[in-house]
Amino acid sequence: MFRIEFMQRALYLAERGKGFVSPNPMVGCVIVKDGRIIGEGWHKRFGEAHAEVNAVLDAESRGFSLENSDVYVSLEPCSHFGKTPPCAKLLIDKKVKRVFISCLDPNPLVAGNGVNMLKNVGVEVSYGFLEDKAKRLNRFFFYHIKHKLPYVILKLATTLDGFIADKNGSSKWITNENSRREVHRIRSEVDAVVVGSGTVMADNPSLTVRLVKGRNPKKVVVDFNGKLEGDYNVFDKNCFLITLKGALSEEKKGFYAQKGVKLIEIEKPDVELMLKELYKNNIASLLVEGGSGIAGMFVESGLVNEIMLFVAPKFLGEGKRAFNLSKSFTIEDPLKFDANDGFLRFVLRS
Ligand code: AOF
Ligand code: ZN
Repeated sequence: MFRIEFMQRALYLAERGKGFVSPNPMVGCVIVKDGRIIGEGWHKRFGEAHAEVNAVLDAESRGFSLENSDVYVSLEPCSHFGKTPPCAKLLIDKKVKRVFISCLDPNPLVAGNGVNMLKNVGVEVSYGFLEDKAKRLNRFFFYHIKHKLPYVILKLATTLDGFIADKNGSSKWITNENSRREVHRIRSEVDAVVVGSGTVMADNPSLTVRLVKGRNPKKVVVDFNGKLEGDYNVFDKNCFLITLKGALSEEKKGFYAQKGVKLIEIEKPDVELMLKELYKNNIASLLVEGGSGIAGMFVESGLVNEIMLFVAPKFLGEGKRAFNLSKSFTIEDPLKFDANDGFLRFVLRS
């Protein structure tokens, strides 16, 4: 009999891989025999064992045989030889009886083949359990596999009158500690954080994770015209600098090379071009943190999947607005936010 709590457990385990498995999905697996769990596992790190392999090892190390067991897995077992052999074959070899899957794997290398492999040899397979939850958990993966572009989250912290900084440009501490912690949590989950050269000059941010436990993301600085001069906190071997072709002097290129900064030179200031280049560099999810020029460009490109909007119950009367768009629109024909398989989040915080 299928029991939902085992699938919940598989999803809970999957989430432990958050921040470490990209561009792979987070996957959790629970093996059940006679109504109790005999083994558990999750995909821990990119390039390492898949969830099923770890769950099988766990069960066997405790002396259990998998014969006639039920397997609960949050994603369809793979059918391809990737960095590891196919998980579907492993489960077949171990003679499991039934496999319960939350959602099918959208990766064209798998996409239903895992289910077919299992069914062809008589393993009972069913899927679709807690599917919405599994898809939301792996929304970066579902999006990048389909679109071959990173999933983009735009973060904004504004006052009630819609400003991101006061008229002097000061933006520090618009929102409270809880909001900043939430931002650090997202930083620890995405592959990279993006800022424009204006934000680097104004705030000299380090873009690291400090307020929560978690690993640091890579950093992306957009400086199309090579305006930045000298050193800033973001510049190290985890940083990409995006400029237009020909924008940097040889001297500046030498400086960035010596800092370990990776240069990405593009033909024109275009968000899709940048995203394609970042995707080639294994960036499958991005947090765009500002400023208003970058935020405007990104929403105009239609390639933002999620907006995290923090609104502080404060007013400034005058200041820097959240988005700089290249033109104005009318109420009859506005620029609309289309989440494009993503989400709109709205957080009101003081
Ligand atoms: C599973 N269990 O735990 C994961 C799966 O490069 P590889 O060999 O690691 O394969 C990566 C692909 O395998 C990934 O794109 C996705 O389709 C699937 N991930 N499958 O059966 C797992 N992480
Ligand atoms: Zn696998």
